[in-house]
Amino acid sequence: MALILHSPPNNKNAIKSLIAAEYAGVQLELAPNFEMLVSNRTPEFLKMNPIGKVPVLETPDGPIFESNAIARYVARLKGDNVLYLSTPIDNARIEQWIDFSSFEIDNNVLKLYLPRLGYMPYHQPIEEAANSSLKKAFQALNTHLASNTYLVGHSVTLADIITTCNLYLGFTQILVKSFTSEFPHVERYFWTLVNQPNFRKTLGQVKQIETIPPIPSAKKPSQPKESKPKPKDEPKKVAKPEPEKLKEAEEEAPKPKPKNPLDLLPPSTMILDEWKRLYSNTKTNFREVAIKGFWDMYDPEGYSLWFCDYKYNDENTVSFVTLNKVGGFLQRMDLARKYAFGKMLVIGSQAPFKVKGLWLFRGQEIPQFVIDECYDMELYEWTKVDIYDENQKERVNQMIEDYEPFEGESLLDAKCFK
Ligand SMILES: N[C@@H](CCC(=O)N[C@@H](CS)C(=O)NCC(=O)O)C(=O)O
Repeated sequence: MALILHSPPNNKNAIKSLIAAEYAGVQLELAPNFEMLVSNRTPEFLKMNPIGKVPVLETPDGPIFESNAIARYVARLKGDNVLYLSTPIDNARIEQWIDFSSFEIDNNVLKLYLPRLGYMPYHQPIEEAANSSLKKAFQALNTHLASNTYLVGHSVTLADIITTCNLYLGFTQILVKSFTSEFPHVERYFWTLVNQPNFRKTLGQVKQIETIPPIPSAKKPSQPKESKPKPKDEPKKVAKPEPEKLKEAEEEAPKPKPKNPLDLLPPSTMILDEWKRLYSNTKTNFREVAIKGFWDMYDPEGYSLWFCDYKYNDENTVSFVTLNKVGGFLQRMDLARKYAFGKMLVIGSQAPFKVKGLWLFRGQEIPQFVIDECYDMELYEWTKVDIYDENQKERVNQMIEDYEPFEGESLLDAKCFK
């Protein structure tokens, strides 16, 4: 039977245990029709958590409050501890990062976020102090993640779930690109984690906030009435300091999805799926069959080819971290599957490894929606292939073919996006 989690959906603390439950194979359900500041003010709720905060988990042995404690309980419930590791030191490090992200990240994100929403008084010096503490924490995390894919060990642990949920509030509500771009490893980590299937089931597609919410005093002149306290008989409307309230409002009126501009291009003689099939099905004589077939099909008006070159190759010091980075990129390119084909090579027999790739895109430019949605794009230098230059054409062939040695070096791996 499923355990019941009392919380509105998308609450930044409740998502910790919902994601942990996906990994641990525990059945967890949100209490139906939960209403913030109504459901958590009832005598039944206050018996479970006397300070009336969410989330609360109802278990056969009684309720648990505090989201980290709930997530730990869920992670350990089945006894196989998939979200923990086997040694005391590794498990201590898992707890270390859980505490670090709760005190150093979540705490400071809340100090930046709540005053701007008007749920705490706004004081500039407090904001500045929180901002500088948060930067210090991000810097520490960034340095750790430069040579680690996950916080502890080589797989997702509870530390990654709780840290990512804490980052989630930041990335979606207050930390714009100009803040996070100083910490490329934190960005890579965050986007990789939120795109894991077990995270996506709970979070859906995550988008970074584009503008910082204005400070309340700046809102006042243009919206004097809204800054007044709401009447007492409307508790639900004042009640939600939560991002989910904003999301609910956005979701109420779904707009028709605009057509992808690439679908409006003049038809092409090249059928991308035919090329992908030829690539996948050619097992021998690759040059004569697949490469020749590619150029026979290639439509230079309907498609363009691009080389990409990772800008930070000197940071690729650990082979599996480099491979995971490229794997994450290909996962995030999922949104372009209808319009793209790609090959990514991880080059070299020892660190630092070079990452280079070849992409085929519908149209003459790199599609704007890919640039907007896939954060990895800016980590690469992009150069359009001149197919009339024989050297460039040969480089394309070698990349499609996983030719070795590539530019004089062996390949650590070659990944295909198709
Ligand atoms: N440390 C607690 C924080 C819980 C918390 O602050 N919950 C907020 C929503 S995120 C809440 O219930 N606010 C409503 C209230 O204070 O009545 C946890 O991690 O569970």
